[in-house]
Amino acid sequence: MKKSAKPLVGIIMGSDSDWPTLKAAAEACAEFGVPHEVRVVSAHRTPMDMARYASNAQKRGLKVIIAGAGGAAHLPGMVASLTPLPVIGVPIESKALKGMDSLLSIVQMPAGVPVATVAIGNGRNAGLLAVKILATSDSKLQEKIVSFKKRMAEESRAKNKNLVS
Ligand code: RP5
Repeated sequence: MKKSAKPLVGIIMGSDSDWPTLKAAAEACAEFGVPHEVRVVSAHRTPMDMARYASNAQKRGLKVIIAGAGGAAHLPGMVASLTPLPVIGVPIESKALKGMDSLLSIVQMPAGVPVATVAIGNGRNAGLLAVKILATSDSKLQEKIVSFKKRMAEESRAKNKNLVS
């Protein structure tokens, strides 16, 4: 992936404390050579920055937004309300409620404003989903995904072959 390439995926989070989870999304993008950017924009602490980011995302050339937040996790839904781009929500595992609060805040969107929500703490799946969305209009990327899936199947068979009786 070229450093200078224009980002196609925007990875945003409510706090830098979310980065250990969202890092896996950035790594998945990097693994497939998908240019991405990373920002902290909070729905509560910096709402105007969040609104500006979401409103400008499409004209800046982004194609997908991954938004992670924890607790009263309004960021993915608010961003989805302000952009025509697909938004993938990542519920962060919170201390008090183990991320159930984050999950329910993100997944229960009203009809008309979808957020594709991954499992609590699963930044990697968010990154992979973003890559898959981009691959629908990029045949080279599609080929990389097909190879990735083959490798995953082979690794799984190799790991589990001794368990078959
Ligand atoms: C949310 O509050 C963030 O997404 C984060 O998961 C949570 C806690 O933030 P910090 O207090 O760690 O900054 O807005």
